[in-house]
Amino acid sequence: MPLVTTKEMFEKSMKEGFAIGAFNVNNMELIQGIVDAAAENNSPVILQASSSAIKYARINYLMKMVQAAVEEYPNLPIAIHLDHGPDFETCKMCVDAGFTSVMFDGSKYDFEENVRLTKEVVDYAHSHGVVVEAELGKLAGIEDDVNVASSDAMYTDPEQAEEFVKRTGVDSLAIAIGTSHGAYKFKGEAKLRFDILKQVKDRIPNTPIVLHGASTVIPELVEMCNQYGGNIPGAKGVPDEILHEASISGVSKINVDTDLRLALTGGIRKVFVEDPSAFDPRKYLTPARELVKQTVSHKMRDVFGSANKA
Ligand code: PGH
Ligand code: CA
Ligand code: ZN
Repeated sequence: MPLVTTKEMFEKSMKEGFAIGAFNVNNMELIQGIVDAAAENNSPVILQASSSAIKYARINYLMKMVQAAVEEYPNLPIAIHLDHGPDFETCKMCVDAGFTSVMFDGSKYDFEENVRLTKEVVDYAHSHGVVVEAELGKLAGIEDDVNVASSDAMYTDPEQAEEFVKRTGVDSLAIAIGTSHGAYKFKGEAKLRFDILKQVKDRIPNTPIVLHGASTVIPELVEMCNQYGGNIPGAKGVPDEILHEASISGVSKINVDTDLRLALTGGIRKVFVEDPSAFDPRKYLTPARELVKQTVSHKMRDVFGSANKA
């Protein structure tokens, strides 16, 4: 099958109570590790790139690598999504380049402006058969160009969520229920506001819900980075049990970037320390790619429940 939008996979996720992983990509090894895991688990998958990831990889390279994945695994539903689109122009560029889904992140604007700008993107994307994710509420943390102080973070208001979806016609909605971008999500105990998720789902039961900032910050990967010369102290993410609960409680899309960065970096660091004479990129990228695959596979199979849902 060609690249798909997220429409059908989200419908299935809402009907059957599982979540689909959306994995951030910016190079070949990440893409291959992710789609190899999806194929092995017979799982639908969303590949996503932020605007800075697109700048890094260059949009043509990115699209052609994604196309290669589609050709390699013709039976797998694969969507390519713009993550945190900052403005109409970036969303339009991605629609025009063949993305099947775009996010417009207007969460930094006030409600009315967010509605107005999201609607513009929705009108353009829908006229080209592309679906749109928007965001309401603010997540703390840093990711690429998005940087929000934790004091500015704001939970999503369920009543506003209903009005927002009605007025924009957006296809899916990212909500803020306590997650944050990056490797430092919680100082104390990890906790999400499942009560807010439930209120949102009660009001907009047919709108797929998206969880950003949802990496586990897998302790083994952090340890691996630190053991082999890294310095990432006190990192903490969303535990698997909480993500599993979210997956069966109405969250349809779970965004993962940090865990992949840790996997790739940990894999590379290990080779560099164990074999200082290594200087063939294939020598350190092969195990790093394998670690990305194992990380994604674990999430699909043991946490999100998307295995065998392709
Ligand atoms: C994310 C990823 N991408 O849009 O929300 O979040 O930093 O938790 O991987 P993490
Ligand atoms: Ca945001
Ligand atoms: Zn995000």
